[in-house]
Amino acid sequence: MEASTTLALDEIQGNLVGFFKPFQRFVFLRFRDRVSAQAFLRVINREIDTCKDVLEFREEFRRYRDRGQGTAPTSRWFNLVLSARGLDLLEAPERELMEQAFREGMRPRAAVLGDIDESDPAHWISAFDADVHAMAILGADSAEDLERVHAALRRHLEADAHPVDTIGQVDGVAREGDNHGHEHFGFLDGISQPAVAGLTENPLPGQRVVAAGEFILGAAPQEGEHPSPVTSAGYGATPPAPAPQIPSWSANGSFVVFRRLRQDVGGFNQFIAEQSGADGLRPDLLEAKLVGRYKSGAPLERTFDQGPELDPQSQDPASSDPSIREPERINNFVYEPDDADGHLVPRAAHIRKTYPRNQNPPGEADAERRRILRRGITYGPDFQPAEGPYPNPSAPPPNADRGLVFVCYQASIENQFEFIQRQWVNSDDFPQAGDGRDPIISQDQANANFSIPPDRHLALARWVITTGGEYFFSPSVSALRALSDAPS
Ligand code: N7H
Repeated sequence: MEASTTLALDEIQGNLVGFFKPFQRFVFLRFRDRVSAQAFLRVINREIDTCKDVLEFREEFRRYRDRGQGTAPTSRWFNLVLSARGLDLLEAPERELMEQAFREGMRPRAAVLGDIDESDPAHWISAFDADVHAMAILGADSAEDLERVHAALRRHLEADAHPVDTIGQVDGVAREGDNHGHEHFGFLDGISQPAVAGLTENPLPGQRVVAAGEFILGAAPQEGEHPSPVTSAGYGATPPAPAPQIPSWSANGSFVVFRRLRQDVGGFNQFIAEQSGADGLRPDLLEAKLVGRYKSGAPLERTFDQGPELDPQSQDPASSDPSIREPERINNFVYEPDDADGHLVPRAAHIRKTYPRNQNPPGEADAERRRILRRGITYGPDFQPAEGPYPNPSAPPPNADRGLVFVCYQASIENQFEFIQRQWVNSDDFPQAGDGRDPIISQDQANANFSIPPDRHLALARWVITTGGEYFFSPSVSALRALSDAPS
């Protein structure tokens, strides 16, 4: 198939550019048979909101903000994505061409992803007990509006002509007040995303533009080599794999990773309190060393602006210099050459593991081909200090189940999400031998090492527990139509 250079924004489902709504619901569906599934898809197709819809709404919102008066416009969003089992039931043509990770689904990939012990699928929430065929993604500005979107969906699900079963749901809700934009450990999230060629109009300082083909099937991919597979001989030791074949109907689609990640906030706080005392680092500096940013979002790398040596007693620079959170500085940094040794941002810190920028290995070209579009949202109530660490992370008290609904879009789950998780996050030796694991999301990490140069080596605990997940495909609007019309 010819790679396309202009994007069909009215074809691509809208959450790829991000609903970014404070109320979101993920509804897991099971079809009964092919005929009723096709009938359901035929009617639901009219409800799909596309990238064009979302971008037009953003423009309207911008005009409202510039006017500085009137009532804020609101919107309600709906998308539908399908799992491999859903595509099997629909008998989607050429689906055997889709990559293996997607075809298997997330549960059988547990060993590959490190979902063991408390994160083992045996402990996942019941929505994932049976095969999920589809996931509806709902977004709204208020809880009431979200219910309205769900009521509209329910009418279609319950229609006699095409009943579809709901087997579970996960509700995402953004935190409020001073916690607005912050995830449950307390860090500002959603700062760094790739700009997408043809989609992002004005990239921010430090934001790299990545070809749309890295996220949208059938669009032109990033120029240059395909990512080199990592072997025991290291990076680039074997020739790159050829570009994969894809089903013709999958153009303008994207693969979606969904993971419900529980966060043991009390356990995290306890670790910081104990370890910072033992290491003589201020607690906020230790937190920043684990993530690569302070809780305010201030990037540890930009503390270099204040001099090459970081005082172990230095505070979050945002408290004395708020401009570090301005667009010119907050994401405008690289790791080499000034911080090649990780004396500011440890090489295993969360944001450095998951996007190494210009660090070598892997080198800029490879780093840009592993990017993902993160579209997640927090879930669950705020942590109350009296709660303390989870006594049992597999079964926390019902009012203490909180975390991140991690959602990301990419052109290849194997080359992007899974690669990041397997080869970088879960590796003790990426980028250099002994750097240790990503302290936030490495899953199989009882007593795993995390190195803070020059000479601190911390034994990590696990604070993020996988409690459910699946791989999905977000078909274009016309692909959904084609799937609903295809004869047996
Ligand atoms: Fe992460 N956290 O609060 O510590 N993440 N993440 N993540 N994450 C980022 O730059 C967090 C998770 C990425 O471009 C920030 O937007 C938590 C998974 C990537 O420099 C913070 C969880 C994966 C980036 C967190 C979690 C990633 C990133 C800084 C789970 C993929 C961008 C804010 C509960 C495998 C890096 C920002 C860049 C940033 C946190 C999950 C990947 C604060 C708590 C599963 C690519």
